[in-house]
Amino acid sequence: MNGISLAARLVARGRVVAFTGAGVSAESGIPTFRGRGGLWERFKPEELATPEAFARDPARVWAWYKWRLSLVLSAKPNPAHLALAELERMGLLTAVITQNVDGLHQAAGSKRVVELHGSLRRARCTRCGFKVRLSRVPEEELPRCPACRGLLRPDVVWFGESLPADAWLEAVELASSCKCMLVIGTSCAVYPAASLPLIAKRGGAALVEVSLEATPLTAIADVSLRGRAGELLPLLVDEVKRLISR
Ligand code: BJW
Ligand code: ZN
Repeated sequence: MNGISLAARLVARGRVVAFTGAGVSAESGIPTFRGRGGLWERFKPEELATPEAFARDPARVWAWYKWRLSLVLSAKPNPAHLALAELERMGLLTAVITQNVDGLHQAAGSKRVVELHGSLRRARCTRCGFKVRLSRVPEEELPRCPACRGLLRPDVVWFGESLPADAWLEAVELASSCKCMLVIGTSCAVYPAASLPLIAKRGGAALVEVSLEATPLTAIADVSLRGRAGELLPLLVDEVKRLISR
């Protein structure tokens, strides 16, 4: 039996949770972080994605986030996002837990989306905590809080920062109680997010990995589908439909 058929059998049993990373949005034109063409080839994480970098040079950090927000605001969900939304509508997928900050799962129609690393589409006041929705790229070099004029920052999780507690607790609960976790387009390199598939496995779930290349998870995955998520996930959904219509 090929990988898609095996994966489809696991998905057709229901109680599936998807855990996604940058690779799921690559085909929407959003760059990944690691690997060929990834953001970390051209930019240093410690100069852009840490609270220390923001304290040192907020204008530089904002310039980078404004560029990324402009990409996200003009991006469209791809067939991988749409396939996950369809699995949710079919009643087989409980939720998407995502490390992505682009909002493309919601744009594709996914209803239950747990964002572990925040959102590029929001800023947060460094003084009063007020959150601002960014439906366009801010014009100011240093965007200010409408409530208190404090300095705004992107509402994302930088290295060394804790994940939002409510999102993390919900993700752990979902991982512990699912029957199958689809791990899609993530290098599984960043913790604590990368521990979710391990939590799922420990709880007895099957792991299905969908990625262009092997990751630290490959060794313990029950099925590894190698290729583009935007091509493989629609094939998986078709195969699941075939199985449940029999
Ligand atoms: C495709 C594809 C296609 C491509 N189809 N597939 C243990 C040891 C050492 C350090 C640590 C440790 N535990 C924790 C840490 C520290 C750190 C960490 O994990 N570091 C590691 C790098 C080692 N973690 C943290 O700091 C976290 N916080 C924390 O631990 O808090 C507790 C604490 C508090 C105080 C002190 C110490 C600890 C926070 C992590 C925040 C991560 N933030 C970022 C940036 C978000 C904002 C922004 O977007 O700018 O999140 S980093 C970046 O990596 C981003 C991503 O969400 C995250 C994961 O990346 P992802 O999604 O996996 O993408 P890639 O690019 O890595 O992989 C893409 C994959 O897709 C590849 O495999 C491709 O092959 C594949 N692919 N095209 C299918 N078409
Ligand atoms: Zn404020």
